[in-house]
Amino acid sequence: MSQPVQTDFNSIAQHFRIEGQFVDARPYGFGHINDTYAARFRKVDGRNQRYILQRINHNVFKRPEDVMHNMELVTEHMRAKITDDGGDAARETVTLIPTVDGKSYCKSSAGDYWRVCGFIEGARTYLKAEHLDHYYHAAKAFGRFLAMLSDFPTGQLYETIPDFHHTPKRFLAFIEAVEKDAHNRAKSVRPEIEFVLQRADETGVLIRLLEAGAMPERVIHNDAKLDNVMIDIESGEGICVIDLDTVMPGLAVLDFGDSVRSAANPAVEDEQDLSKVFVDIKIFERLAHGFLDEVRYFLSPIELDHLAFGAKLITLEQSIRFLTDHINGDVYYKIDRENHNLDRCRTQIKMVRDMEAKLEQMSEIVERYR
Ligand code: GN1
Ligand code: MG
Repeated sequence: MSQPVQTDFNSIAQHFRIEGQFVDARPYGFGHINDTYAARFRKVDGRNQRYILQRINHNVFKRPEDVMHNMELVTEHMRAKITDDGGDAARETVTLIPTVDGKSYCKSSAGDYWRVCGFIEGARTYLKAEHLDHYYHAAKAFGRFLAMLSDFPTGQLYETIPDFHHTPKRFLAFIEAVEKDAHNRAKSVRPEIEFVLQRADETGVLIRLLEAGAMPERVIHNDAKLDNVMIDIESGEGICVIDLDTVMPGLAVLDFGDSVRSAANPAVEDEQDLSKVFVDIKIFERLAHGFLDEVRYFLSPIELDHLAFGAKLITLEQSIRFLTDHINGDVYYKIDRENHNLDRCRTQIKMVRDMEAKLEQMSEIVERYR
C-alpha cells in the first residue's frame, strides 16, 4: 500500500509572512470540509507563536480565489468596525496572514490552496457547549456578525458554492441521487427517503418569500454552527466567528437556524443513539435570546416571524444533504466510518421531527425576546 503523502508544512509556511521557525503542526477543530492545522513557530526571542494553517478543499470550493476575495473584503470591513468601536480586531475577527508577495493565499506545488490565519489565544471552539451561557454568547456572536455586515454590499461577494442554501435545488439533487442510486444504497434507506419526500413542498417556503421580494437577501455566514464561534475561555463570551468560506448573500433566518440545528441538540451531529437527540428548549431559549439581542433592531418582521421555521428548514436541508451524500457514495463530507453520513442524516431527521412537535413553543420563545 502506498503511504499517504506527508504535508510539508515548513515549505508552505515559507510562502507567508510568519515570524519564526516552524516547530510542528497538528489537526485542529471539527470541520468536515477543509484541512485545518494549528502550527507552532519559534520566534527569535525563543517563544512560540501559533497560527492556523488551512488547506482549502477545492473539490467543494471550485474557485478558491473567490473564497479568498470574499474573505479579504469581509474581514477588512469587520476589522474597521471593530477598531472604530474600540475593540480588538485581532481577537474579534479572522486575521489573514499575507504571503511574502502580498496575497491572502498560496498555491502549493501539489496544486493545493493554503491560507494562514492568526491564532486567537485564550479562546476555543466547542462541539458541545459546557455552560448554558455559551449558547447565549455563541448565538449573540452570530447576530453581531450579521449586524457588522448588514451594510456590506451583497453584490461585492462571489457565490463560493452556487445555490448553497437553495433548499428546493438540494431536494432535486437528492431526487437525482435516488434515481441514479449509483451505490445501490437507496433500498436500505427507504424510511429516510420517505421522510424527505413527505416534506418536498416545504423546501420552497423561504425561497418563495425571497423570490417574491418579501424576505431580504443579506450577507450571512451560511454555516453558523456552534463550533464556528471562538469562545473566550475566561469570560465565556463568543468573541469571533470563524470559517468564513461561505460568507455570501443568503437568508438571515438560516444562520439562526443553523445555530439551533447544531447547538440545541444536546448530542453530537453523528450520534447513533437517537434517544439522545432532541431539541433542548432551554438551549433554544438561550440561543434565541443571544441572537435577538443583536438583531432585533434591524431584521424585518417577516424575518423575525420565520426564525423558528428557519431552524426547521435548515435542519431538513441538512438531512437531505447528508442523505444525498450517503446515496452518492460519500463524495462530499469527510467520513470516519461506514454509514457516517447516514448516521448524521438520522440525527437531523430526529431534530426535524422534534422541531415539528415543538414549533409553537419555539415561536413563543422568539416572540418573548424579539
Ligand atoms: C460543513 O466545514 P464544516 O464542518 O464547518 C458544511 C456545512 C454543513 C456542515 C454540517 C462548505 O461545515 O454546510 O452544515 O458541514 N460546509 C460546506 O456539519 O458544505
Ligand atoms: Mg467549521
